[in-house]
Amino acid sequence: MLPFIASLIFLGGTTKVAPAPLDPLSALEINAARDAIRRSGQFSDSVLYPYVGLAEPPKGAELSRARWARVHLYEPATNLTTVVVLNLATGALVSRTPVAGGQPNIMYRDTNIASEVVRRDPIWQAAMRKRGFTRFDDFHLEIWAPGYIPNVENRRMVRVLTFLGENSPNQNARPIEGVVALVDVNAGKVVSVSDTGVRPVPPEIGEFPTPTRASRRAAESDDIAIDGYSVRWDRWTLRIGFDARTGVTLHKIAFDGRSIVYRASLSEMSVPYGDPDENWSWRSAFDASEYGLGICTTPLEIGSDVPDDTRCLDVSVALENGMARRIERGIGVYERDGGLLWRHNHGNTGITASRRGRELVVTSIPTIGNYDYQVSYVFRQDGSMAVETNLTGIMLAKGTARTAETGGHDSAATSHLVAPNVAAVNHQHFFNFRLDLDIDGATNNRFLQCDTVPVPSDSGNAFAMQEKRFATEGFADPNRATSRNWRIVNPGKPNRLGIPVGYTLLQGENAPPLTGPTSDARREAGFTEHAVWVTKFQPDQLYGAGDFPSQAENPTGLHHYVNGEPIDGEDLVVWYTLGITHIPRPEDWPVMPVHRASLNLIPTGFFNQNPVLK
Ligand SMILES: [Cu+2]
Repeated sequence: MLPFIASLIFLGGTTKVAPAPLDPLSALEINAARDAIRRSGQFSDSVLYPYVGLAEPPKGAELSRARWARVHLYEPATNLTTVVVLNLATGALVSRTPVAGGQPNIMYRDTNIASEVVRRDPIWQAAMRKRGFTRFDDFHLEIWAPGYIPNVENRRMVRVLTFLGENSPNQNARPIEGVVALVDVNAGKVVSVSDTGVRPVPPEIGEFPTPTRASRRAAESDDIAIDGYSVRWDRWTLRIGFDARTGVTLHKIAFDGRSIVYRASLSEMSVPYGDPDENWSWRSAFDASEYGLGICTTPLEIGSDVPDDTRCLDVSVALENGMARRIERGIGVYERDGGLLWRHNHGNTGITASRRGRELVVTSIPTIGNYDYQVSYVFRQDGSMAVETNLTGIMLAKGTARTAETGGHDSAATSHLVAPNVAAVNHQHFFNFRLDLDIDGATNNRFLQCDTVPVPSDSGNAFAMQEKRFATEGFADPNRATSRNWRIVNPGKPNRLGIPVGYTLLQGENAPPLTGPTSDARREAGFTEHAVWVTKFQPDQLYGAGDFPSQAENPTGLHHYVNGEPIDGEDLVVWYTLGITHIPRPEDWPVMPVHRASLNLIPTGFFNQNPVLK
């Protein structure tokens, strides 16, 4: 059975169904992009491909254009990055834009060069000798984007952390605390080695069981209909996309054919560490733009990461030489029990009417070095949806002389003992989600902030909800005193009660940034300053910290995008920053039980009544 005969095309001897406009780039397309770049003759033979992704077609005109790719090209000889957009059908270059500042994401080349020069470096070797090590091959060297360093615009810098046990079952359990090397990758040189003093190396190897179980494909759920990357389940329809930088993207999310979200994705992450030591204070990782949530996506383990009946999709990303690399089982789609949907016990008859709910989950798990992040989109039968983040993996720790807490943590309690001679550092995880909502058939939406306050009168226990309409782009923060939430409505479409149809953004756990107000972490990741941002839709604004935040002299992103543009009745985009403060516990070691945090979008007047009475 061939459902799409008309769109069959013939590629390199194999018959393939032509991709739909918002599908992820296929391996064939990634390789075709590379061929087009090479044929153009405009770049050197040693040019690198830190990012290859879909240049999405214009909103509302998805079928009007051939598939385009967006490619970041990095020339090591000149340290120049160029963003190229090219037409995959013709191979023609559509645009070519040099990047003024900032660095593309970390590549294998950075890791290879940096670990090689550090291993050979006499100062690093002396630091290891000082700690009693005479052989230099059993160290795991971990490469980090460097954080902000003034006056290095023309150099690609990385920092290198050292751990004992290259082949250990837990490469992050035994940090060589005190030693961090700074490397200029293109010069192939160690610029400096910072040694803040010898601390004990944790004695325990921090082993945990691995592997969990063999991956296998089991019987798949019949209730989920997947055609290519298009998904239908219960009354929901959506399209799955995938991006090397941000991981899973979802498109055209609708319920009963009524549009809710045009596009949803993670846009950026920032993970600042709160230790004052000079070897720690720079640590603030942009996991999307510096490492790539798609590039770091790992195959799902059936039966443990996801249930046995999960439908899995393979995805492809580019290697730095531009060739496609396939990630098997990169995305999972499954149904799970959704708990109680609604219930009432009738007092007059004693009879209970109740319904059990089901949920659809679209999930993937990037592993960024020591941390694993499961990002899931959840769809419920009552028309609500959620973004869930599960945080697990191994905490970033330091060796310490402390073996037991003696009247407090360290002097300033910026780290906490999690095992003998192992202290894990306070840190935060900030996820920024970009949600382009188009409520019920219209891009012209309205953004309301809803605060509930006491009615100042002699009316007893009265309290009232007050709506504030956002006329222009802006930002907002939670307010416990008013049970604040936010609503996005279609002002041109009332329900049967005259209320404009809409969705409420209902937050859960959320922490503000806790690094100092003038800290580098906050200057670089401006999106962490507020929980909610609203901007007018701009096709080139996709990332909360801007296009190239790494090493950027002048960080951009949401604090620049919010610029006074009118948004009322316009096509607007909501950005949500979810902050988690992680104060390490012994139970988080050696591998951390999942910490869950989420954001909900619930229908508010979108339906005329409870939509699941059947
Ligand atoms: Cu954490």
